[in-house]
Amino acid sequence: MLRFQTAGESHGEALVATLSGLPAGLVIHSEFVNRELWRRQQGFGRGGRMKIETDTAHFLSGIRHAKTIGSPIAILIANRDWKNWEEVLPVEEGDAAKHKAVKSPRPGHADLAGALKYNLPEARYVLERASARESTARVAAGALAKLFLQELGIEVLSHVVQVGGTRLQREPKWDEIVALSKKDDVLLNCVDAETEQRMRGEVDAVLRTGDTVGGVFEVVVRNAPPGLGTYAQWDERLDTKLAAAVMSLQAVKAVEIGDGVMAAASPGSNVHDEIGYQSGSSGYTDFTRASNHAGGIEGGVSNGSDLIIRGYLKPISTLRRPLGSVDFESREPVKAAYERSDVCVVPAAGVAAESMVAIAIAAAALEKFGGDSMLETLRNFDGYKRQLKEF
Ligand code: EPS
Repeated sequence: MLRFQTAGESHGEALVATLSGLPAGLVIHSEFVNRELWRRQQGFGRGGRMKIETDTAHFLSGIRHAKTIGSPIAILIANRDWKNWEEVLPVEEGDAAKHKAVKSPRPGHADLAGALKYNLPEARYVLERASARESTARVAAGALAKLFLQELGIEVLSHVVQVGGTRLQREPKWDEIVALSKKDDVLLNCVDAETEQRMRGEVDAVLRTGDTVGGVFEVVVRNAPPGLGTYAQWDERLDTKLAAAVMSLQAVKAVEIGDGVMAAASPGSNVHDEIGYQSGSSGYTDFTRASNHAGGIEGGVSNGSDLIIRGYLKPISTLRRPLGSVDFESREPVKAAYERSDVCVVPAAGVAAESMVAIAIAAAALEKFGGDSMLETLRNFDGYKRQLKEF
Protein backbone atom coordinates (compact mmCIF):
# COMPACT_ATOMS: atom_id res chain seq x y z
CA MET A 1 0.00 0.00 0.00
CA LEU A 2 1.37 3.41 -1.00
CA ARG A 3 1.10 5.88 1.87
CA PHE A 4 2.29 9.45 2.11
CA GLN A 5 2.25 12.29 4.61
CA THR A 6 3.91 15.65 5.02
CA ALA A 7 5.04 17.77 7.96
CA GLY A 8 6.52 21.24 8.24
CA GLU A 9 5.56 24.87 8.47
CA SER A 10 6.02 27.67 5.95
CA HIS A 11 8.63 29.48 8.06
CA GLY A 12 9.84 26.51 10.08
CA GLU A 13 13.20 24.84 9.63
CA ALA A 14 12.15 22.42 6.89
CA LEU A 15 9.40 20.54 5.13
CA VAL A 16 9.30 16.77 5.34
CA ALA A 17 7.54 14.09 3.30
CA THR A 18 7.35 10.39 4.02
CA LEU A 19 6.38 7.88 1.35
CA SER A 20 6.13 4.18 2.02
CA GLY A 21 5.05 1.33 -0.21
CA LEU A 22 7.16 1.91 -3.32
CA PRO A 23 8.68 -1.37 -4.51
CA ALA A 24 12.41 -1.95 -4.07
CA GLY A 25 14.72 -1.45 -7.02
CA LEU A 26 13.24 1.76 -8.44
CA VAL A 27 16.04 3.99 -9.72
CA ILE A 28 15.84 7.50 -8.21
CA HIS A 29 17.43 10.44 -9.98
CA SER A 30 17.66 13.29 -7.51
CA GLU A 31 18.11 15.78 -10.42
CA PHE A 32 14.61 14.82 -11.57
CA VAL A 33 13.16 15.42 -8.09
CA ASN A 34 14.92 18.80 -7.84
CA ARG A 35 13.76 19.82 -11.31
CA GLU A 36 10.17 19.08 -10.21
CA LEU A 37 10.71 21.23 -7.11
CA TRP A 38 12.07 23.98 -9.37
CA ARG A 39 9.03 23.72 -11.66
CA ARG A 40 6.74 24.30 -8.64
CA GLN A 41 8.59 27.51 -7.84
CA GLN A 42 8.05 29.07 -11.30
CA GLY A 43 5.40 31.24 -12.93
CA PHE A 44 4.60 34.90 -13.40
CA GLY A 45 2.96 36.23 -10.25
CA ARG A 46 4.96 34.38 -7.59
CA GLY A 47 5.95 36.40 -4.53
CA GLY A 48 9.29 37.37 -2.98
CA ARG A 49 9.69 34.06 -1.15
CA MET A 50 10.61 32.26 -4.35
CA LYS A 51 13.69 34.48 -4.65
CA ILE A 52 14.86 33.22 -1.26
CA GLU A 53 14.28 29.50 -1.76
CA THR A 54 16.00 26.98 -4.03
CA ASP A 55 14.02 23.92 -3.01
CA THR A 56 16.24 20.83 -2.90
CA ALA A 57 15.35 17.30 -1.76
CA HIS A 58 17.52 15.73 0.90
CA PHE A 59 16.78 12.01 1.23
CA LEU A 60 17.04 10.71 4.79
CA SER A 61 15.98 7.09 4.31
CA GLY A 62 14.65 4.42 1.98
CA ILE A 63 17.05 5.08 -0.91
CA ARG A 64 20.52 3.51 -1.07
CA HIS A 65 22.92 3.49 -4.03
CA ALA A 66 20.34 5.47 -6.06
CA LYS A 67 17.58 2.85 -5.70
CA THR A 68 14.59 2.36 -3.42
CA ILE A 69 15.05 -0.49 -0.93
CA GLY A 70 11.41 -1.08 0.01
CA SER A 71 11.72 0.84 3.29
CA PRO A 72 9.86 4.10 4.01
CA ILE A 73 11.38 7.08 2.23
CA ALA A 74 11.81 10.31 4.21
CA ILE A 75 12.60 13.52 2.33
CA LEU A 76 13.61 16.83 3.87
CA ILE A 77 13.46 20.18 2.08
CA ALA A 78 15.14 22.91 4.09
CA ASN A 79 13.52 26.36 4.29
CA ARG A 80 16.25 28.89 3.55
CA ASP A 81 13.98 31.55 5.04
CA TRP A 82 14.26 29.81 8.43
CA LYS A 83 17.30 31.92 9.33
CA ASN A 84 14.95 34.96 9.33
CA TRP A 85 12.34 33.20 11.48
CA GLU A 86 14.38 31.21 13.98
CA GLU A 87 13.71 33.70 16.75
CA VAL A 88 10.12 34.38 15.66
CA LEU A 89 9.04 30.75 15.72
CA PRO A 90 11.45 28.94 18.06
CA VAL A 91 10.75 25.38 19.15
CA GLU A 92 11.78 26.32 22.67
CA GLU A 93 9.93 29.06 24.55
CA GLY A 94 12.09 31.88 23.15
CA ASP A 95 11.36 35.59 23.46
CA ALA A 96 7.61 36.35 23.19
CA ALA A 97 8.37 39.94 22.11
CA LYS A 98 9.81 38.59 18.83
CA HIS A 99 6.64 36.73 17.87
CA LYS A 100 4.86 38.04 14.74
CA ALA A 101 1.17 37.70 15.49
CA VAL A 102 -1.37 37.64 12.62
CA LYS A 103 -3.83 39.92 14.33
CA SER A 104 -6.76 40.03 11.89
CA PRO A 105 -7.87 36.95 9.90
CA ARG A 106 -7.76 37.08 6.09
CA PRO A 107 -11.08 36.24 4.40
CA GLY A 108 -10.49 33.13 2.30
CA HIS A 109 -7.48 31.87 4.26
CA ALA A 110 -7.69 29.30 7.08
CA ASP A 111 -6.91 32.05 9.65
CA LEU A 112 -10.27 32.38 11.41
CA ALA A 113 -11.51 28.80 11.08
CA GLY A 114 -8.11 27.52 12.27
CA ALA A 115 -7.86 29.90 15.23
CA LEU A 116 -11.38 28.93 16.37
CA LYS A 117 -10.69 25.22 15.91
CA TYR A 118 -7.33 25.09 17.71
CA ASN A 119 -8.23 27.73 20.31
CA LEU A 120 -5.40 30.04 19.26
CA PRO A 121 -5.55 33.76 20.14
CA GLU A 122 -4.26 34.83 16.69
CA ALA A 123 -3.56 33.14 13.36
CA ARG A 124 0.25 32.82 13.10
CA TYR A 125 0.39 29.05 13.69
CA VAL A 126 -2.63 28.53 11.42
CA LEU A 127 -1.01 30.36 8.50
CA GLU A 128 2.21 28.46 9.02
CA ARG A 129 0.69 25.07 8.27
CA ALA A 130 -2.18 26.08 5.98
CA SER A 131 0.24 27.88 3.59
CA ALA A 132 0.74 26.39 0.14
CA ARG A 133 4.42 26.14 0.95
CA GLU A 134 3.46 22.65 2.17
CA SER A 135 2.93 21.64 -1.47
CA THR A 136 6.75 21.56 -1.82
CA ALA A 137 6.79 18.35 0.22
CA ARG A 138 4.02 16.89 -1.94
CA VAL A 139 6.02 17.61 -5.09
CA ALA A 140 9.08 15.83 -3.69
CA ALA A 141 7.00 12.71 -2.94
CA GLY A 142 5.12 13.07 -6.21
CA ALA A 143 8.38 13.09 -8.15
CA LEU A 144 9.12 9.60 -6.80
CA ALA A 145 5.63 8.45 -7.80
CA LYS A 146 6.32 9.86 -11.29
CA LEU A 147 9.59 7.93 -11.54
CA PHE A 148 7.67 4.76 -10.60
CA LEU A 149 4.98 5.47 -13.21
CA GLN A 150 7.60 6.16 -15.88
CA GLU A 151 8.79 2.56 -15.47
CA LEU A 152 5.25 1.54 -16.45
CA GLY A 153 5.30 3.97 -19.39
CA ILE A 154 2.85 6.40 -17.71
CA GLU A 155 3.51 10.17 -17.79
CA VAL A 156 1.81 12.92 -15.76
CA LEU A 157 2.04 16.60 -16.74
CA SER A 158 -0.03 19.78 -16.48
CA HIS A 159 -0.69 23.02 -18.29
CA VAL A 160 -2.70 26.14 -17.54
CA VAL A 161 -6.04 26.55 -19.32
CA GLN A 162 -7.31 29.71 -17.63
CA VAL A 163 -6.04 32.73 -15.68
CA GLY A 164 -8.76 35.07 -14.49
CA GLY A 165 -11.12 35.57 -17.43
CA THR A 166 -8.62 34.48 -20.12
CA ARG A 167 -9.16 30.91 -21.28
CA LEU A 168 -7.27 28.68 -23.73
CA GLN A 169 -9.64 28.14 -26.65
CA ARG A 170 -8.16 25.01 -28.20
CA GLU A 171 -7.21 21.43 -27.32
CA PRO A 172 -3.53 21.12 -26.46
CA LYS A 173 -1.35 18.45 -28.07
CA TRP A 174 0.57 16.15 -25.72
CA ASP A 175 3.88 17.17 -27.32
CA GLU A 176 3.13 20.82 -26.51
CA ILE A 177 2.58 19.96 -22.85
CA VAL A 178 5.85 18.00 -22.79
CA ALA A 179 7.66 20.97 -24.40
CA LEU A 180 6.25 23.31 -21.71
CA SER A 181 7.60 21.06 -18.95
CA LYS A 182 11.10 21.29 -20.45
CA LYS A 183 11.19 25.09 -20.65
CA ASP A 184 13.68 26.92 -18.45
CA ASP A 185 11.70 30.16 -18.46
CA VAL A 186 8.14 29.62 -17.27
CA LEU A 187 5.61 32.38 -17.79
CA LEU A 188 2.12 30.95 -17.18
CA ASN A 189 2.58 27.42 -18.55
CA CYS A 190 0.06 27.81 -21.35
CA VAL A 191 0.56 25.96 -24.65
CA ASP A 192 -0.62 28.94 -26.71
CA ALA A 193 1.82 31.88 -26.71
CA GLU A 194 -0.78 34.50 -27.58
CA THR A 195 -3.20 33.31 -24.88
CA GLU A 196 -0.30 33.21 -22.43
CA GLN A 197 0.44 36.88 -23.10
CA ARG A 198 -3.19 37.74 -22.40
CA MET A 199 -2.97 35.69 -19.19
CA ARG A 200 0.08 37.74 -18.29
CA GLY A 201 -2.05 40.85 -18.77
CA GLU A 202 -4.52 39.47 -16.20
CA VAL A 203 -1.70 39.07 -13.66
CA ASP A 204 -0.27 42.52 -14.47
CA ALA A 205 -3.68 44.07 -13.87
CA VAL A 206 -4.03 42.62 -10.36
CA LEU A 207 -0.40 43.46 -9.57
CA ARG A 208 -1.27 47.09 -10.29
CA THR A 209 -4.41 47.09 -8.17
CA GLY A 210 -3.12 45.12 -5.17
CA ASP A 211 -5.45 42.25 -5.97
CA THR A 212 -4.96 38.53 -6.86
CA VAL A 213 -6.19 36.22 -9.60
CA GLY A 214 -7.10 32.52 -9.82
CA GLY A 215 -7.57 30.19 -12.75
CA VAL A 216 -7.69 26.61 -13.98
CA PHE A 217 -4.93 24.04 -14.52
CA GLU A 218 -5.32 20.74 -16.33
CA VAL A 219 -3.44 17.57 -15.42
CA VAL A 220 -3.06 14.97 -18.17
CA VAL A 221 -2.10 11.35 -17.47
CA ARG A 222 -0.73 9.76 -20.64
CA ASN A 223 -0.78 6.01 -21.23
CA ALA A 224 -2.61 4.92 -18.06
CA PRO A 225 -3.84 1.36 -18.65
CA PRO A 226 -7.54 0.57 -18.58
CA GLY A 227 -8.66 -1.04 -15.33
CA LEU A 228 -7.30 1.25 -12.59
CA GLY A 229 -9.87 1.84 -9.85
CA THR A 230 -13.22 0.09 -9.55
CA TYR A 231 -16.93 0.79 -9.36
CA ALA A 232 -17.21 -2.04 -6.80
CA GLN A 233 -17.10 0.39 -3.82
CA TRP A 234 -17.59 4.15 -3.71
CA ASP A 235 -14.22 4.84 -2.18
CA GLU A 236 -12.34 2.61 -4.62
CA ARG A 237 -13.36 4.54 -7.71
CA LEU A 238 -10.44 6.20 -9.49
CA ASP A 239 -12.38 9.46 -9.89
CA THR A 240 -13.06 9.51 -6.13
CA LYS A 241 -9.34 9.29 -5.48
CA LEU A 242 -8.29 11.81 -8.11
CA ALA A 243 -10.90 14.35 -7.02
CA ALA A 244 -9.77 14.08 -3.39
CA ALA A 245 -6.09 14.27 -4.36
CA VAL A 246 -6.55 17.48 -6.36
CA MET A 247 -9.17 19.06 -4.07
CA SER A 248 -6.73 18.65 -1.16
CA LEU A 249 -4.44 21.27 -2.67
CA GLN A 250 -4.47 24.75 -1.16
CA ALA A 251 -6.83 27.20 -2.96
CA VAL A 252 -8.50 24.52 -5.14
CA LYS A 253 -12.26 25.01 -4.93
CA ALA A 254 -13.50 22.68 -7.70
CA VAL A 255 -12.26 19.63 -9.59
CA GLU A 256 -13.50 18.50 -12.98
CA ILE A 257 -12.87 15.20 -14.76
CA GLY A 258 -12.99 15.36 -18.54
CA ASP A 259 -15.73 17.67 -19.80
CA GLY A 260 -17.68 17.26 -16.56
CA VAL A 261 -19.01 20.81 -16.26
CA MET A 262 -20.01 21.16 -19.91
CA ALA A 263 -21.48 17.65 -19.93
CA ALA A 264 -24.06 18.67 -17.33
CA ALA A 265 -25.60 21.06 -19.89
CA SER A 266 -25.28 18.84 -23.01
CA PRO A 267 -27.37 15.97 -24.41
CA GLY A 268 -25.92 12.49 -23.86
CA SER A 269 -25.29 12.01 -27.57
CA ASN A 270 -22.75 14.88 -27.45
CA VAL A 271 -21.08 13.68 -24.27
CA HIS A 272 -20.33 9.97 -24.51
CA ASP A 273 -17.30 8.72 -26.41
CA GLU A 274 -18.21 6.33 -29.24
CA ILE A 275 -16.43 2.99 -29.25
CA GLY A 276 -14.59 1.53 -32.24
CA TYR A 277 -12.26 -1.39 -32.90
CA GLN A 278 -8.99 -1.44 -34.80
CA SER A 279 -7.15 -4.72 -34.93
CA GLY A 280 -3.41 -4.48 -34.24
CA SER A 281 -3.57 -0.99 -32.69
CA SER A 282 -0.58 0.28 -30.69
CA GLY A 283 -2.66 0.93 -27.55
CA TYR A 284 -3.29 -1.35 -24.56
CA THR A 285 -6.34 -2.78 -26.37
CA ASP A 286 -7.75 -2.77 -29.88
CA PHE A 287 -10.88 -0.96 -28.68
CA THR A 288 -10.67 2.70 -29.67
CA ARG A 289 -12.52 5.94 -28.86
CA ALA A 290 -13.48 8.72 -31.22
CA SER A 291 -13.29 11.36 -28.43
CA ASN A 292 -12.44 11.69 -24.74
CA HIS A 293 -15.17 13.73 -23.06
CA ALA A 294 -15.09 11.28 -20.13
CA GLY A 295 -11.54 12.27 -19.25
CA GLY A 296 -10.43 8.64 -19.39
CA ILE A 297 -12.71 7.37 -16.62
CA GLU A 298 -16.01 5.50 -16.94
CA GLY A 299 -17.74 3.97 -13.93
CA GLY A 300 -14.82 4.95 -11.71
CA VAL A 301 -12.45 2.82 -13.83
CA SER A 302 -9.74 4.09 -16.21
CA ASN A 303 -10.69 3.19 -19.79
CA GLY A 304 -7.32 3.55 -21.54
CA SER A 305 -7.83 7.12 -22.80
CA ASP A 306 -5.75 9.96 -21.33
CA LEU A 307 -6.92 10.95 -17.85
CA ILE A 308 -7.90 14.64 -17.80
CA ILE A 309 -8.35 16.35 -14.43
CA ARG A 310 -8.91 20.08 -14.04
CA GLY A 311 -8.45 22.04 -10.84
CA TYR A 312 -10.17 25.41 -10.31
CA LEU A 313 -8.19 27.77 -8.11
CA LYS A 314 -9.64 30.67 -6.20
CA PRO A 315 -7.50 33.81 -6.19
CA ILE A 316 -4.88 33.86 -3.40
CA SER A 317 -6.50 35.22 -0.24
CA THR A 318 -3.67 37.47 0.93
CA LEU A 319 -4.44 40.85 -0.65
CA ARG A 320 -2.16 43.89 -0.74
CA ARG A 321 -5.38 45.93 -0.62
CA PRO A 322 -7.01 43.85 2.12
CA LEU A 323 -10.70 43.14 2.63
CA GLY A 324 -12.54 43.90 5.85
CA SER A 325 -11.94 41.77 8.92
CA VAL A 326 -12.03 41.99 12.70
CA ASP A 327 -9.15 42.42 15.14
CA PHE A 328 -8.77 39.19 17.15
CA GLU A 329 -8.15 41.10 20.38
CA SER A 330 -10.28 44.25 20.25
CA ARG A 331 -13.06 42.75 18.03
CA GLU A 332 -13.09 46.10 16.21
CA PRO A 333 -13.44 46.23 12.41
CA VAL A 334 -10.02 46.45 10.70
CA LYS A 335 -8.45 45.49 7.39
CA ALA A 336 -7.26 41.86 7.10
CA ALA A 337 -3.59 41.16 7.79
CA TYR A 338 -1.15 41.44 4.89
CA GLU A 339 2.07 39.48 4.64
CA ARG A 340 4.29 38.92 1.58
CA SER A 341 2.48 36.58 -0.80
CA ASP A 342 1.91 35.57 -4.42
CA VAL A 343 -0.67 37.14 -6.75
CA CYS A 344 -1.04 34.18 -9.16
CA VAL A 345 -0.05 30.55 -8.54
CA VAL A 346 -1.95 28.65 -11.25
CA PRO A 347 1.17 27.13 -12.95
CA ALA A 348 2.67 26.14 -9.58
CA ALA A 349 -0.60 24.61 -8.41
CA GLY A 350 -0.65 22.61 -11.65
CA VAL A 351 2.75 21.13 -10.83
CA ALA A 352 1.61 20.30 -7.28
CA ALA A 353 -1.51 18.69 -8.76
CA GLU A 354 0.62 16.56 -11.09
CA SER A 355 2.29 15.22 -7.94
CA MET A 356 -0.99 14.46 -6.20
CA VAL A 357 -2.33 12.76 -9.32
CA ALA A 358 0.91 10.78 -9.76
CA ILE A 359 0.68 9.55 -6.16
CA ALA A 360 -2.99 8.56 -6.63
CA ILE A 361 -2.27 6.74 -9.91
CA ALA A 362 0.83 5.03 -8.48
CA ALA A 363 -1.28 3.87 -5.50
CA ALA A 364 -3.99 2.52 -7.84
CA ALA A 365 -1.37 0.78 -10.02
CA LEU A 366 0.28 -0.82 -6.97
CA GLU A 367 -3.12 -1.93 -5.71
CA LYS A 368 -3.78 -3.63 -9.05
CA PHE A 369 -0.34 -5.02 -9.87
CA GLY A 370 1.23 -5.33 -6.40
CA GLY A 371 4.87 -6.27 -6.04
CA ASP A 372 7.57 -5.69 -3.44
CA SER A 373 10.26 -5.25 -6.08
CA MET A 374 10.17 -3.51 -9.44
CA LEU A 375 10.90 -6.89 -11.05
CA GLU A 376 7.73 -8.33 -9.53
CA THR A 377 5.57 -5.26 -10.28
CA LEU A 378 6.71 -5.03 -13.91
CA ARG A 379 6.20 -8.79 -14.41
CA ASN A 380 2.64 -8.50 -13.13
CA PHE A 381 2.05 -5.43 -15.30
CA ASP A 382 3.39 -7.20 -18.40
CA GLY A 383 1.08 -10.14 -17.69
CA TYR A 384 -1.91 -7.79 -17.50
CA LYS A 385 -0.91 -6.04 -20.74
CA ARG A 386 -0.77 -9.46 -22.45
CA GLN A 387 -4.20 -10.28 -21.02
CA LEU A 388 -5.61 -7.04 -22.44
CA LYS A 389 -4.23 -7.78 -25.90
CA GLU A 390 -5.64 -11.32 -25.79
CA PHE A 391 -9.10 -10.18 -24.59
C1 EPS B 1 4.71 29.49 -0.77
C2 EPS B 1 5.46 30.16 0.12
C3 EPS B 1 4.84 31.18 0.96
C4 EPS B 1 3.78 31.92 0.19
C5 EPS B 1 2.78 31.03 -0.48
C6 EPS B 1 3.28 29.72 -0.93
O1 EPS B 1 5.89 31.98 1.36
P1 EPS B 1 5.79 33.30 2.28
O2 EPS B 1 4.55 33.18 3.11
O3 EPS B 1 7.05 33.24 3.09
O4 EPS B 1 5.79 34.44 1.31
O5 EPS B 1 4.42 32.70 -0.81
O6 EPS B 1 1.72 30.80 0.38
C7 EPS B 1 0.52 31.31 0.10
C8 EPS B 1 0.21 31.82 -1.05
C9 EPS B 1 -0.47 31.24 1.15
O7 EPS B 1 -1.60 31.73 0.93
O8 EPS B 1 -0.17 30.76 2.21
C10 EPS B 1 5.30 28.43 -1.61
O9 EPS B 1 6.45 27.97 -1.40
O10 EPS B 1 4.59 27.98 -2.53
